[in-house]
Amino acid sequence: MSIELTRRDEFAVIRIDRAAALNALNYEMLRAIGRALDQVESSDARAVFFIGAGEKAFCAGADIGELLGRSIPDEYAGTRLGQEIYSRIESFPLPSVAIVNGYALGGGCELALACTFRLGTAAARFGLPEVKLGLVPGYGGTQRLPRLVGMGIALEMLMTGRMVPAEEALRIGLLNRIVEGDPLAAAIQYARAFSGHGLLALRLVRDAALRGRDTSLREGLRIEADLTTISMRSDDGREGARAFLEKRAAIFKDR
Ligand code: DAK
Repeated sequence: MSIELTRRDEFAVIRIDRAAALNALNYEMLRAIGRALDQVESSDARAVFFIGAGEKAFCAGADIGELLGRSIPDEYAGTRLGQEIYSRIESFPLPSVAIVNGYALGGGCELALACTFRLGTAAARFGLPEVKLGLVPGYGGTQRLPRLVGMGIALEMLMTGRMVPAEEALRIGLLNRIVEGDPLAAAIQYARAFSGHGLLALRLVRDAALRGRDTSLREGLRIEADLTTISMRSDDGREGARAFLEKRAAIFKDR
């Protein structure tokens, strides 16, 4: 099995399990990630983690062997498949955390970019080396990387294809945190900082930030007003205010 879905406490864990090829993703694995997301969506998980099998890689990118000998319509369909899966992760009902335990290259780096948060071990290495293959990143890298780290650094990474080590990734905002010890245990501890909040508020606040990022301040403020209003009218919004006034812990129902 090359995509494995398991559960650790209240969290779903999607493991890319193809260590012999540094967890390179072929199209069937992309589709399997989609199926795993279907299962996670209908579960009671509070967040979804992505991690790579083995000690060496999170994911070394698209399976290079699969990129040859395909027709243009097939290439286009392949790119759209990856983009759609990654966009689904970005706007998924649950927060997502990439646990980058080694190389995150090409499509692997793009997977991490689509997640809400990125944690890295000291071995984490990020890169978009497609240009070295005469290619353009096809799963969102040219779009999400500049939005995350700024255009200057993104263009440097995109046009040199160089790998960015963990400390630098932390400094430029590509990593949220460098973790030590068991990366999954560290991710659980990290995610507990938000996993007790209502999923509706988490989703709305993330969507306000992400949708606002792609528009003007004026339009972004309108999006914020819409989503704030939804949160205020939600059961969780009412419960949060009531619990505060009654000096007790809120009991959220994610709606
Ligand atoms: N695909 C397939 N196999 C890979 C792979 C990959 N991306 N990366 C590594 N492997 C395989 C190696 O071939 C090797 O297999 P065996 O020879 O043992 O059978 C095994 O994993 C171990 O790799 P190495 O022997 O190379 O290990 P090293 O420690 O020496 O080097 C490395 C590690 C990460 C520096 C090196 O493996 C490497 O440079 N890998 C390639 C990284 C890369 O270029 N990734 C970006 C892939 S391009 C599009 C769709 C998508 C995209 C573009 C267009 N369309 C549909 C139009 C995006 C493309 C990409 O992601």
